[in-house]
Amino acid sequence: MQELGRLEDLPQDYRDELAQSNLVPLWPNLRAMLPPGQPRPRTLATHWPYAALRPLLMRAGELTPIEKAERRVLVLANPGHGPDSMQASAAMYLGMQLLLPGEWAPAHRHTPNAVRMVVEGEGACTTVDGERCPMERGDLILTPTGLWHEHAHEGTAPVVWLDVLDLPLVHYLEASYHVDGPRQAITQAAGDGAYARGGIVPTPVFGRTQRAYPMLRYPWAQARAALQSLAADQPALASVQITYVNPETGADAQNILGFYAQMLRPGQTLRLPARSPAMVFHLIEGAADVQVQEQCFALAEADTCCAPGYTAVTLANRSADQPAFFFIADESPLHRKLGVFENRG
Ligand code: GTQ
Repeated sequence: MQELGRLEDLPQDYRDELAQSNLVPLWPNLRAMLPPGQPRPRTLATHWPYAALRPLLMRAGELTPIEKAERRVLVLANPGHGPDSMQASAAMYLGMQLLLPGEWAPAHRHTPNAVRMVVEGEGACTTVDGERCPMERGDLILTPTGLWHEHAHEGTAPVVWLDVLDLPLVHYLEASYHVDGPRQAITQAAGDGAYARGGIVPTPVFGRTQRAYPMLRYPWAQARAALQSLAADQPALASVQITYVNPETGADAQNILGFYAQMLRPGQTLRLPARSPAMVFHLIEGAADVQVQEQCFALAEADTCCAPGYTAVTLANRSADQPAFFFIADESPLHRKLGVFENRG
């Protein structure tokens, strides 16, 4: 490959004149912008063990009252994006959020899309667009772009959940902002019952809902049961995986990030192909290894890790007699819409 001219090869007066005219030569930067063969991601494979994170999050509960935080969150910062990075990958933000008994995280809405994956505790509830969404371990709750949301906690022990947002992308697009609002009136009790049975959607007077996000809460009990049925019905199926979709359209549940649950049978090892989007793995249940390039993370329950795009990932269940269950988030919907999605096998 041709060696290209460097910035230092150019006379200083020319460089100064370019800078004064808001101009930059392409050739010294061409290889960095368009590297040969495949991208050079800043995203590093990173593991956030819950055992290390949890005490620091509980300490935040002592140090900072909810009124001073609005959202009491520790961000899972990918070191490849700098020490203070607000991102796990190019498009994904991860935060571990703590709500203590009696606390209320006030209503707001914003342009980035968010989901919550409930990690521990009982008695919290997120209200989204007037719909009450109880939070139980493993539940996935959507707060899509523009919808009002607030979190309340009427239980007796701390509640923790993992926030996954497309904030880095929306912020990069200079399209990120929020609006505060008053406490929402609850107009609908948990709405997930209407879509609880596969292939069946409500049709009041033969009509279909006009809601862009008809299903906001995906109970873990349902997702887990679906994975177990799939594994039992198809014993030869290697990848026991489900996708969280919009039940009216079958499309991904949100526009930018994709959400999945993966079951590993007892003792199973599964290689996932190298695809262009970065991925996040959160272990809901069991004990499993996640191998990314030369690194191997031994995940315990509630641990989270991420892998850059264009990288094969191998998942291995460490238990010989119990299944393992992962929640996975990735950037596939975004890559497919932009036409840059690749599967390199
Ligand atoms: O709970 O609404 O982790 O607005 C970051 C921004 C959570 C939330 C985050 C948010 C929220």
